[in-house]
Amino acid sequence: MAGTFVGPREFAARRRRLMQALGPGSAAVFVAGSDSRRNGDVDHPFRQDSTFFYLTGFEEPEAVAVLRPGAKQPFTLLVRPHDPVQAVWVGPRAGVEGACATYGADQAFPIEELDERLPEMLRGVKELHYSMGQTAPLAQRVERRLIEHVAARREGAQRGATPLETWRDPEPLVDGLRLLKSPAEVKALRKAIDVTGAGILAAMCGVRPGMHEYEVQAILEATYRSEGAVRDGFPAIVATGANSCTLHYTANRARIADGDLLLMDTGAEWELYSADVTRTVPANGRFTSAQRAVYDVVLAAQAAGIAKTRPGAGFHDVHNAALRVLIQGLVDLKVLRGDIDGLIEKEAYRPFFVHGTSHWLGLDVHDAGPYRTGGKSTRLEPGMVLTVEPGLYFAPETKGVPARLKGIGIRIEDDVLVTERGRENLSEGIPSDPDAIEAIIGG
Ligand SMILES: [Mn+2]
Repeated sequence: MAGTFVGPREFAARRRRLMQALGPGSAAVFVAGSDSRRNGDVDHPFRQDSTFFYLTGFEEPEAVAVLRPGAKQPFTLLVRPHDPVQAVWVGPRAGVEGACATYGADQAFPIEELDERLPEMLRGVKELHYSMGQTAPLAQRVERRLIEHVAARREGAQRGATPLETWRDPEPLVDGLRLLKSPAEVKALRKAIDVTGAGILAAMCGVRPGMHEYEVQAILEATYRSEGAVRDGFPAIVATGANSCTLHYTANRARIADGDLLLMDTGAEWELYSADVTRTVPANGRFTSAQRAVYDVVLAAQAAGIAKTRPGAGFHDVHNAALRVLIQGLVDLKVLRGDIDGLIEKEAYRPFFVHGTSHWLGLDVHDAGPYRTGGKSTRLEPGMVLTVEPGLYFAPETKGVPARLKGIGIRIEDDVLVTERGRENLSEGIPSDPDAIEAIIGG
């Protein structure tokens, strides 16, 4: 919780902002993440649910937060209590005391008291905000308890109990807040991106034909750890040769051949904020002429997308700008024939470019926030952070690919902050210029 950039005051400000939006007479209930079993009695490493973390800064599983705007104690945490036996095995918990002292809860209870405490806190509340349909056992217990509470109030209505007037999903509201990054959040993202840059640079310096994809992954991860990032934001994609045409390839077990391109799509996590950067490099330090021709198209498409990124532009304008350059490139590479508008309309590019150019970036690598608002492309505003990541993929089995392009998959991805005056490419310092990449790997 004692983050370098995002501190207790910011978490409190987020809760205040949400409670202002909810208004008096309402309550919102949020459930933390749960432990999940990997195998035998071994769990996956726990990482907090992003929305729960956004509102509380609390990083332990099995907790519930209740926000009640206007109440005497507006912020309640239910947490796993401190347990001396448990502490010996897995370390201490914040407990009920820590929930108040460290995390700023106005009151806190052991999670075991959930069934009694929830209806107590919801008495008289007219608007209830809770996301239905969550699958973790604790969330299902919360949902059941809420439904029982609402049912009891309906039954009691004749005898004068206040019935609940509204049940709403708080997610769109919180997602709207998460979409606009504060200066502290931008600092955390910047740090995550800088650490990622150090890793990618180390990987470029260390890669040699004959190594395995997972060895390059190890260079990335070792650098992130030594730079102080305790986790990756998502499993690294390290894909050699035709594996680069598999968009979310994470097996990372193949051997890197001489002449292969190596695609690295990776991001360190800093205070739970994730970077997301992709670089595609020749493993032996020299692009072939075919690889370089495709690379130049993707790089130009990315530049066009980044140039479009500014306040007032639509989220999809970035994609459309990049797409036009990709399609012109596909024509120049003799993969497609025809005029650009016709090829866009027919979606003739889809065998070679199937994904979107951008997504929001933040606590989640594909971060919260709508891409369309009121049927229209979301307008970019200062403080939004998005990736710009066009690619071209010529999978060996795709029809209509000239032989010299088969097996080439290239994506170039940067993380871009929308600013008052335009944009700042936060990952600009990580080399993507093909000559610079050749100099680094060859040098
Ligand atoms: Mn991405």
